[in-house]
This record gives sequence, C-alpha cells and structure tokens, in this order.
Amino acid sequence: MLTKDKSQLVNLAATLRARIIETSSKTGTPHLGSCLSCVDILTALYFGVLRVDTGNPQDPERDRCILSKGHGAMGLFHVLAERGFYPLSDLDSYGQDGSVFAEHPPTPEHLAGIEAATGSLGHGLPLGLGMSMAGRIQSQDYNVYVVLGDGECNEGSVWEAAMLASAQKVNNLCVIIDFNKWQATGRSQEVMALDPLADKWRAFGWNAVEVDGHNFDDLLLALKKFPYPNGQPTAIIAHTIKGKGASFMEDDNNWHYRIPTAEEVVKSKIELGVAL
Ligand SMILES: Cc1ncc(C[n+]2csc(CCOP(=O)(O)OP(=O)(O)O)c2C)c(N)n1
Repeated sequence: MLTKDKSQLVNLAATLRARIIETSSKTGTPHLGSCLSCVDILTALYFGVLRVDTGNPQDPERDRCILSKGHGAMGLFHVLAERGFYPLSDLDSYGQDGSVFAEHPPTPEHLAGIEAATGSLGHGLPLGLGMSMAGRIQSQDYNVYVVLGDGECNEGSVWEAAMLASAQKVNNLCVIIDFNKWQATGRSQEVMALDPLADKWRAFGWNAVEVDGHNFDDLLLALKKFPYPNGQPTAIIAHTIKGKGASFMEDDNNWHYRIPTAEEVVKSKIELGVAL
C-alpha cells in the first residue's frame, strides 16, 4: 500500500484521466466513458489500500484485484503503469496487433499485476470468490477486491457467486460496483432494473454500503472498514458518472464507443487541469 493524501490522489486521478483520453484518441479504441467512471475507484485501491509489490507481483500473500468489467482495461493499464508495474511508455503499443496490452481483455499470462482475464462480463466475481476461498484454505492473509459494472450485475453468475460467498462466510472478499447507471445500450434501470441495489446485496447476506465513487474520503473510508467482523463479504456500491472528468462526456453514453478527436483531447486536458 502507498500512502498519498487526498489532494495527491485527486491530482493523480486527473492525470490518469488525461492519459486515458489521449490513449483512446491515439489508438482509436472505445470504452472511454467506462474507463473514466472507475478511475477514482482504481486509484483509491492501488494507491490507498492494496498490498501489492511491483518487485514481486506474484507474492502469494498479495491482495488480489480483478477488474471484472474488463472493457475498462485501458484505465486499469494506466493505473498499473503509474503504480510501477511497467513503464508508461510500454502503453504506446496499447490495442495494437501483437501487444500484450490487449484492448479487451487483460490477460494475466502476459502482464504483471493482472489477476484474471476478464471481458466476458460476469466472471470476475466467481474467480475472485475462488481466490478468496483458496486464501482461507491455505491460511494466507490476503484480501480480494472485484470491480463490477452495474450492467454487469445483470449476469446470473454474479448472483450465484454472491450467494455462495455469504453461505461460505467469505469475509476477505470485497466487491466494488461502478454504479454509473449506464450499460452499452442504455440506462441500466431501463434495460434490467437493479434498484434497490444495496438491499439486494444485503438480501444475499453481504455487508453493503453506498458511497460517492468520485470522493476519495468516502471511498477510502469504506474500503478501510472492510473486512467486517461479522464474517460476511462486503459490497461497496460506488455511485459514479460515466465519462467523469470531461464535461462533454459526462453521463453521455455515446462515449461508450466514441473516440475523442485531437481537439477534444485538448479540451479535456484543459478541463482536467493537466498540462498540454
Ligand atoms: C457476457 C458479456 N455480454 C455482453 C458483453 C458486451 N458488453 C461490453 S461492455 C457492456 C456494458 C456493460 O455495462 P456496465 O457493466 O454497466 O459497464 P459500463 O461500461 O457502463 O461501465 C456490454 C454489455 C460482454 N462484454 N460480455
């Protein structure tokens, strides 16, 4: 875990957003809105909570973090580069033929810091649950964090794993839901209603809290309260805005697929206060 104060985290997240927007523009790759909504969640995890060692990325005692909404890989790759898993310049090959930085999904065989190949939605939580149970069986003291999309919560496998996790009292497992209220083709509430989301997790036997997913005080408080002494797994429902960081992308689901022009990159950087 690295310790940074709140203003450092805010500045870091702005820089990461600018880099992500630039990568999308330069490489012509989509899912920008999806990446931007979970930047603060990933920043809080990797710079405030996770016990990972970039010098020993396979340390058996490391915390595990799975970005289950694998289409947000471009965001995760930038966070991992900043955290020191590889040089930022390596990301120049992102999304190109033969690159280990595959647009969708990340693969653990090729890249330090990636715990699971995700991208087909609904698999991160079952995988994370298996890792949590393995840790308990092997008496290893690590935590497992799984970042889910809200649309991803339409997948039945999410709820099957949720049921098993509480039945097994797996308390070293934490889900963070990037609740940006959109999925690829529309409003999550209209495609398949999720409300009341926190109560659904509670009904499945989980601790559930709701936070502002762009507020580091909120995020870190919730993340640091986990694991809870009642022995149950924890769901943090992080209310977020798709496209967060560039006013003209925020809450506009066109940015699930749209690629920013060079002018839009400049405009975003000005708004983010990041040097051009
Ligand atoms: C099993 C599966 N079905 C469909 C898709 C196609 N898909 C890619 S992103 C996406 C939307 C996911 O919405 P959400 O989890 O809310 O993520 P957001 O992009 O809104 O952050 C879908 C359906 C997929 N990747 N996997």
